[in-house]
Amino acid sequence: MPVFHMRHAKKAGGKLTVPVLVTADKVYSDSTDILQFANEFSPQAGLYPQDPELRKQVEDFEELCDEVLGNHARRIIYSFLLSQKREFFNAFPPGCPRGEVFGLKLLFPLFRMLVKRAYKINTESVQRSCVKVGEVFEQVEELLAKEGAYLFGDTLTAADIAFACTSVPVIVPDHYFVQLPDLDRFPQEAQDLVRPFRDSPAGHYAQKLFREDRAQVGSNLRLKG
Ligand SMILES: N[C@@H](CCC(=O)N[C@@H](CS)C(=O)NCC(=O)O)C(=O)O
Repeated sequence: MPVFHMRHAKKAGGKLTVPVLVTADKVYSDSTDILQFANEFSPQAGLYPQDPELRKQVEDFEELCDEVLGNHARRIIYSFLLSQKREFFNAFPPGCPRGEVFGLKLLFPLFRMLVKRAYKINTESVQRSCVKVGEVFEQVEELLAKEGAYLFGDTLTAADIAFACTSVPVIVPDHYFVQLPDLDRFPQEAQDLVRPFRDSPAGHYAQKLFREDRAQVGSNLRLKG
């Protein structure tokens, strides 16, 4: 659960964020490093193109998702989930440690205050985040208009994975590795924020990545408590 994740990340040898990947030789504490490791481990998967120019484009786009899309999308979802305690807790999988769920429920007012402060959440900042997310979505749509079934050509790359994962808060995909709360049960104001992203061509593309591509590689992935 949020907050408690810091202890787990640290204990695994990482920093304060997740994901953390622990291998026999090294600990990777940033998703970019994890993708680069996965590429070296399994180059045939083609996460990064061979062509240096194309590879740079994929790396830049992955960075954009990581640094811009992820943060703004999280601010948007937090802006309403923090005032919807029940929906907030429904957004986490049933396998989460019960002690952490209990602890966070108890500390929720403090957590809400800290997250609001950390993400600088207010009406203007949320509007700004919607614009930022919209700009990345537009970029995705321009890339999709080019040749190839994926963002950068005919194969799934790190750019597609980064886009799908960092857009989750504003897409609320139907086919995720855990059952996310039903968007219809969110307050109208929250639905109005999320639906334009979810229903856009870029949003449909992210949904498709989870529904079809993730299903192929992730069918035996399970979240460990
Ligand atoms: N640049 C980092 C960002 C990771 C990140 O922000 N992860 C979120 C969860 S998706 C997190 O741990 N947030 C809690 C925090 O920042 O303490 C990466 O790509 O791994």
